Amino acid sequence: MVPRGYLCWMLNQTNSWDDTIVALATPTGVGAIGVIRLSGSKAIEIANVLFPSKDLIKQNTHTIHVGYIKEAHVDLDEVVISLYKNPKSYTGEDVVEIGCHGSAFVQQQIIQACIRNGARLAKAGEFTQRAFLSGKLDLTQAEAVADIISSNTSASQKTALHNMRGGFSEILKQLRENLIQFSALIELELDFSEEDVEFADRKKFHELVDGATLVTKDLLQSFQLGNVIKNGVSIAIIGKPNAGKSTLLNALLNENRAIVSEIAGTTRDTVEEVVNIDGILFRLIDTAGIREHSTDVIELIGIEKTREKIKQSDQVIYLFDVNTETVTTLEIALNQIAETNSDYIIVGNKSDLVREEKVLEKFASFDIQFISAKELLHIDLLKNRLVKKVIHGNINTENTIITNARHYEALQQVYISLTDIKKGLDNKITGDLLALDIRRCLHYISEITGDISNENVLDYIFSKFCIGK
Ligand SMILES: Nc1nc2c(ncn2[C@@H]2O[C@H](COP(=O)(O)OP(=O)(O)OP(=O)(O)O)[C@@H](O)[C@H]2O)c(=O)[nH]1
Ligand SMILES: [Mg+2]
Repeated sequence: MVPRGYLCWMLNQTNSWDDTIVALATPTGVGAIGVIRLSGSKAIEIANVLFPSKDLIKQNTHTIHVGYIKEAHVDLDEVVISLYKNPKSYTGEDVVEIGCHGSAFVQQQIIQACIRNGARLAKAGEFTQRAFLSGKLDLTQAEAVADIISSNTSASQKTALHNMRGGFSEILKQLRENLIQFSALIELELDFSEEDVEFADRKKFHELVDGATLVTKDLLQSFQLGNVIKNGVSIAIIGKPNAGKSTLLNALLNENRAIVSEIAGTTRDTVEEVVNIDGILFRLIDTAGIREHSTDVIELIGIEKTREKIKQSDQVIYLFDVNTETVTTLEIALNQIAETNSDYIIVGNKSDLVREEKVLEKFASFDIQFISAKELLHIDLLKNRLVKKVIHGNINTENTIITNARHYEALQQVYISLTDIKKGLDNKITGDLLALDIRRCLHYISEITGDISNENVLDYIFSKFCIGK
């Protein structure tokens, strides 16, 4: 069944819904095998022409068949064909997957043969778009498919899987059903407006709106974490020359990436590397040490670049040498960082050269992580601190976490509408006005799930997919 809201959009499409599409579903290039996917009403018919070994039309759904792909009596490859008959397929249409050998040349020959027999090349994300249009997935689930393809940490993988399975959709569905139920009762009251009856229990609805507001608030708050999970966190390591910034970068990466030397001013240009710590991607930026009175032109450029990086990064590590820093110089440095509004962690380095009690006493009034970057002392403690700082506790991937800016923006509108509904209830506004607020709230929920959406939004979302998905 085609969901109502999409009809207008579908009618505007240049490519008809009935087309059979084909694409390589695996990466191009040489590999053990490649999978070519066909979807549409003629998928089985097209595959059948090219696969004389068996009559595919007579075969059951969810079966696999080994044989040769032939065109004009010429063998193209020995393949394994998987059959999925509608509606039991990814797209909801007839789908044929041809598992062939991993030669780009062979794959192209098979794809071209499919096209000559009536298929057309799929656009990016078109298979998933069809799954969405046939009601197999809602928009949040379709977006989660793209997220799982691009996931590169266990946290992003788990969050995407949770949403692909409908974790987020389920919450929205519940919210929507409750609002629709109440709205129906309000509309009924409007029909009996002359008789002054109240079908919809206002107290119950008040509770329902309170509950929905809490859920929405939690979802909105999860976005900060969602962003960290999806996009990672950038951290600039800053400090005076020779503090050990490059040594720390190397220690966190567990490799000798940046040049380290006893010469102050070694790092001139910034060095950036990504490291996965406990499932979160940290983009570490080693910067040029900031020295107050430099006259060296190159060093000054480096220092300017450091200032830029401080502004651009999500977090800053202020690294200092516990042997040379004093409480006063530390305070001055921290005041300077505070002026940039950056969130920071203070790290005292080279603690291998002094007695621990001595530094603890000296810097007792600060919250500092002491380490030795060179001797790899307390690096794990620093890593724990970094993770805790950005995720504020543990990631519970069982919970729904918002990772998508589009969802976040629409949820903000849902939250505003719920607040308006609540205000309306408190002020005992009339049923017709209440119904308007509820409809507005429903509108934004439907925008997230794709029950209402416009052509541009859908095109934008699916263009982010790869071809063949
Ligand atoms: N003893 C000791 N020496 C360290 C430690 N960390 C760094 N060093 C030494 O300090 C010197 C400077 O280290 P770098 O990592 O190059 O310092 P930097 O902050 O990147 O310096 P610039 O790039 O010049 O700003 C090198 O000789 C390092 O071996 C440490 O934990 N303990
Ligand atoms: Mg350096």
